Amino acid sequence: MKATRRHFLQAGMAIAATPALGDVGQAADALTLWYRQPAAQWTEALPLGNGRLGAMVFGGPVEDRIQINEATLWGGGVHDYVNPQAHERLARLRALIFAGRVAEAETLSGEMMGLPALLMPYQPFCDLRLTMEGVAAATNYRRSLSLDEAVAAVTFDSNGTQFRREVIVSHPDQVLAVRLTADRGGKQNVSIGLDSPQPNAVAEALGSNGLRLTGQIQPRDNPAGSWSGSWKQAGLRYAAAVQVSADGGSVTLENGAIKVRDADAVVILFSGATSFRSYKDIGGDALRLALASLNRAAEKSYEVLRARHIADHQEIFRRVDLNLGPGTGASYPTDVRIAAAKTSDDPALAALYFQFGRYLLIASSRPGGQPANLQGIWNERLLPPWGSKWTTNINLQMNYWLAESGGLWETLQPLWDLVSDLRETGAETARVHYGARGWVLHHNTDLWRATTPVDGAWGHWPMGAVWLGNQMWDHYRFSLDERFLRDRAYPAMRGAVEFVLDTLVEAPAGTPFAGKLVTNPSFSPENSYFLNGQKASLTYAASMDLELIGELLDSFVQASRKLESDAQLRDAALTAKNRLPPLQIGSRGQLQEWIEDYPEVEPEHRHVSHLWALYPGHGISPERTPGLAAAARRTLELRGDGGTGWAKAWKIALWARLLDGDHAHLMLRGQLADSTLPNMFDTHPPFQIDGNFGAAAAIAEMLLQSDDDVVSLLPALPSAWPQGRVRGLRARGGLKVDMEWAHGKLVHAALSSDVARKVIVRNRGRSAELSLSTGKILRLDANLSPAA
Ligand code: FUC
Repeated sequence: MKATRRHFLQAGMAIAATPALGDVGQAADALTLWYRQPAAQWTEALPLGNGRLGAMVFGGPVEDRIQINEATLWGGGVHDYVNPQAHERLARLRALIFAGRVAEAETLSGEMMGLPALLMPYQPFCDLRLTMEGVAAATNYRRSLSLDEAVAAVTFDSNGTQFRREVIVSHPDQVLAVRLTADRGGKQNVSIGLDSPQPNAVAEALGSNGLRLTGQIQPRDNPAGSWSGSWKQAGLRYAAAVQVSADGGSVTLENGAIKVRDADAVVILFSGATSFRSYKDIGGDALRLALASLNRAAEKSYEVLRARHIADHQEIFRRVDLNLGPGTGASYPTDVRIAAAKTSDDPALAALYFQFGRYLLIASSRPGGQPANLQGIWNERLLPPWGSKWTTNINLQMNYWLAESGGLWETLQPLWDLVSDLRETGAETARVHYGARGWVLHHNTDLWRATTPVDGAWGHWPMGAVWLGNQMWDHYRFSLDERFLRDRAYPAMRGAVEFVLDTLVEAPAGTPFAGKLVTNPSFSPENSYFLNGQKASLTYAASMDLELIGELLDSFVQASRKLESDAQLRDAALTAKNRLPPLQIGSRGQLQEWIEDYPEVEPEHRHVSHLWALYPGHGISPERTPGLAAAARRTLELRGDGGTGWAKAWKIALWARLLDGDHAHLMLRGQLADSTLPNMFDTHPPFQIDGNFGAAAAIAEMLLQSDDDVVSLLPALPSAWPQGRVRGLRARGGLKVDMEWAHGKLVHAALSSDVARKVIVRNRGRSAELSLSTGKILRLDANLSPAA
């Protein structure tokens, strides 16, 4: 770390030394995004968040904008999307699909959509504006985001004074706080305002040193193609409150803005809330909630708020430490490094990207809140891309892959809470649309917990609950958390199994798998195929369905045995499992995307749904199913290395599971060079956060893979990362893993487990069966032998 930057970074050593590997500390610089200019656009601003409040800091020295979100501020209102006319059309829909009359089926599917057939968009909240008076041309400008402290800072010199501005969004104190300081007294002259892009928001004075902004979501007609529905009634109420205090000088209210004059230092506290209580109740008192957290926070000094915020963040963030070897290095601004990624490899940038993913998940998903949506919690637009909702045919699930290996289990809580809600609305949709037990989820949901098909024929994909059921089982496999299994995972899995058993149908005579159990309607997100020269989306038994259902039935059988419950349903699950058609290998040696070897409409389509079983599923692996793994590899080759940000992220993980670290790394370079914005947000394009989370999870997958009994160390280590170390990665079976490697080879590792157990450890063809006792660290040498 260069001494010149030391004063920006009060953290000192970011990472505590690990007992297993000696000092693997990284300088705090390696965990900082920094820039030499303010953000000119939103995708250059720096994100902060506490899972509920999100902030994007632009950092202009004279005029600063802090764009703010609240995770429960959405369009629309309490709403039930079920379509009572869907079920009576189901038999006909199935018959048309089996008969190959897919165009007619897709027209009919239009009559079976949710009401309405478009979901509601996530909304921007408000903007805190700072105007510095008497600040002329700024020099020595620097804007930064410390991932280790979750503090955004701006420093610059003006007229011989060095100014510093920092911003935090605190989880423990539920406020955003801005602190303005300078190296000389009496220099803070600043005007502070609050406004909102919401049409009827009203800003008013709050006491003698504050502002409040209140309003209610107004009815709106949204254009077709915005992937956002329209609504006719006013919706959620919202309220923001600001309080300003200054050391020295004066604070007054003038023309709707707060004026600070000649102060030594300033603290601005912001809090905000909506009237959201649950997807069924929006009768909360937003203003009372906003004022309550503002007043509680105002009792603490900024130093105390800051210290509590950093301690809270670091308790989670510091669980994992990653070093992938030297890169271009932190001596260059982050945007320069991202631009340079097109031409040169920067392993330290990959490590920063991994930690940025972890940072973003902590900032956008905390217990009691909403799960991270397509943009986490950051959105400045009334009509954000795809409504900034939760897309559940890959994107929402991808958001949480990193939570497992990255040791961020509390961030999963909002996802499990969402599932609890969706089990309620999804049971209604299962009953009304399919005449089925259990619960169903189609390809999107919103704050109102839609579970019906929406958007178009491709929305007729009833597999969302099945995927989430698998993801919950996987969390159990990582955590071995018996209570989670019993209370949360198992009921969700059971409901998904019931839905599956009630909706699988026998493939009729004349189809290739007549007599087998298949899904219908079915869709392979989000590719289409040619059937007799016609473009078609809907189908029966898409490969992804068979993979999702096969694994869910298997894990349900295991879970129900373990919990000694539902013996009958278990038998039915076993019987159904054995009647599913097998996965097929197609004429090009590829894993078939559909039950028949149809030509794809887009051979290089961004989705790789049929590779689900390779990752994040477990049904395909080079070791256990070499034939299918080879076919999956061929599929990846045929699909190519392009795609949206999230598509690349998924493919990195898939190449890692194929144990091809160099190909995974090649694609990671593509992610950094072509799908990463200056503020390190993933771009679809446009900005979509799933790629951040997915690619970070994929980096972990390159370094560590696991199933219930086997853990593979450095299974897909690319030659570009010959040396490195990692501390605190999580593996299935309650394992925590530290590793250090050099010259491309493991030097040593340390494993610990939350429960006493046996584990098979693998590395480069070596394999060792080892016993772990609770709370003890097992150190291994390069040969996987216990080390002294
Ligand atoms: C799915 C993807 C798109 C995008 C959207 C939010 O429809 O196919 O690429 O990610 O979700």
